[in-house]
Amino acid sequence: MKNKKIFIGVAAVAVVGIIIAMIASSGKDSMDMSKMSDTSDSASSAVSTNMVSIKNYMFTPAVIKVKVGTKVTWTNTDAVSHNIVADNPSSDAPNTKLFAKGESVSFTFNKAGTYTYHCFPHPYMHGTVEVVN
Ligand SMILES: [Cu+2]
Repeated sequence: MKNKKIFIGVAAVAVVGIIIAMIASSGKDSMDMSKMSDTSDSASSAVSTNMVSIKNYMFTPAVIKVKVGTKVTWTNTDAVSHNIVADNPSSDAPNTKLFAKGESVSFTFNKAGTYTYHCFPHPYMHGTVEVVN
């Protein structure tokens, strides 16, 4: 009788322990996965191109990579006008006029760096140009 009570107690502790271990390991797995996807995003999401299209209030590709001296062209396919405005204004970064559907603007990046930009009327539109030597 006493042994049976002890056995149930031990079994209950073991079950709780297993559940805690499962929760802990699943949490660790999901953390590792998010860490892995973050790493692959920053490593591989930049597209080597100098052409960006704007469609449905999005820059596509959103992250591009070019060499110093490259002229980047943005083409608007939306019905509304957009522009290209650097998040950190400088003479090395774009700040274009608004351009309408079917129109394009260009900017030549002459200095290496990572240039994040947005659209002035739609600040939720984000893009990045990585300029490398
Ligand atoms: Cu816009």
